[in-house]
Amino acid sequence: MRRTHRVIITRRLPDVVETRMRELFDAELNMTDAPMDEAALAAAMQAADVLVPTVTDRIDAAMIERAGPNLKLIANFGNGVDHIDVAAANARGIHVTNTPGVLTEDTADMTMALILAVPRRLVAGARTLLSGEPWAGWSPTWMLGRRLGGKRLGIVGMGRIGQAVARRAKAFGLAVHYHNRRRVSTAVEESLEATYWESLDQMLARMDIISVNCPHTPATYHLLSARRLALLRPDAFIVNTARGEVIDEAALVKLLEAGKIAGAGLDVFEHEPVLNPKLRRLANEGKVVVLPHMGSATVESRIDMGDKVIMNIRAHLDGHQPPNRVVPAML
Ligand code: 8YV
Repeated sequence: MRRTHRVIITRRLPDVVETRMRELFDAELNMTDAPMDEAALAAAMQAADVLVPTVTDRIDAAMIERAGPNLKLIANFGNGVDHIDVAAANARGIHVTNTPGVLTEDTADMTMALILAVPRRLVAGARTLLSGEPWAGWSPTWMLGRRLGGKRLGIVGMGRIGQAVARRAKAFGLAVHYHNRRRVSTAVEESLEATYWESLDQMLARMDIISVNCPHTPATYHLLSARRLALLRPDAFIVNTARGEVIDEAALVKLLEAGKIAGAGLDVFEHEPVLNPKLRRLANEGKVVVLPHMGSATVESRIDMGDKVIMNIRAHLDGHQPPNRVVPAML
């Protein structure tokens, strides 16, 4: 059967997703999985009816300018669309979709893993056994971390992922606090026993652990600025599984180096894929736990994300509004 709609996928996706795409569309796969450089991405934008990019593709206004006449949908494989200029795309009649909902629980699990790993010194402890030096054995005062139970967790961004983190945190005996653009419903607040702070500054100054769970948008760029980070208590920990750009990373490094906050757990970085060498050093010293953007990295999540992409493309090609359309007002 001849498939007429040219769908270009910029990275390797799970086999089952790629196979289904080949069954449904004239799908062009990236067998090498190498991220596309600017020229390759521009060529894909020229040739495609539908582009399926990921977080590693920068689709700014200049790139949108280079889109061919047939490109009418950018069906992002991923939730965050901060790498796509949605307004510029819409102005050219190109719709943008994402994959919300299917990576919520996995990302919340990874957030909880960091909330555990940093105060309980999980990586630092493991490293002592892997260093090659013999282990001197158990000691009552060695490898002491901080207890989670009874501490206060301040969640920045109480959307799907923030709420999923709150559910987990509650089970670990953490008191849930949050800051969000809009206060969540009374029912949600009550079920999470969550305390709302309209002032982010006020919340930051009072928490034991901060978790960043808001999207990166123009409004949240460096939301945790140098000024705000300085409000954190010296014994506070900060965890980020959202986007590096939400935190002023250089300011965070300075605070960590000066011992003005206790530690950080970072799954995302401001200049991915480059890891700030100072963060690497802090991680080697055990003050920071770093992960390579693994929040949604489960087989199940990635297959579900692929299904969402396919549903968005199908709806669009059938002339319907795709279920997960993103418009600038949502950002
Ligand atoms: C994805 C993510 O792996 O969905 C998101 O926003 O940050 C990640 O979990 C990535 O964006 C895929 O493009």
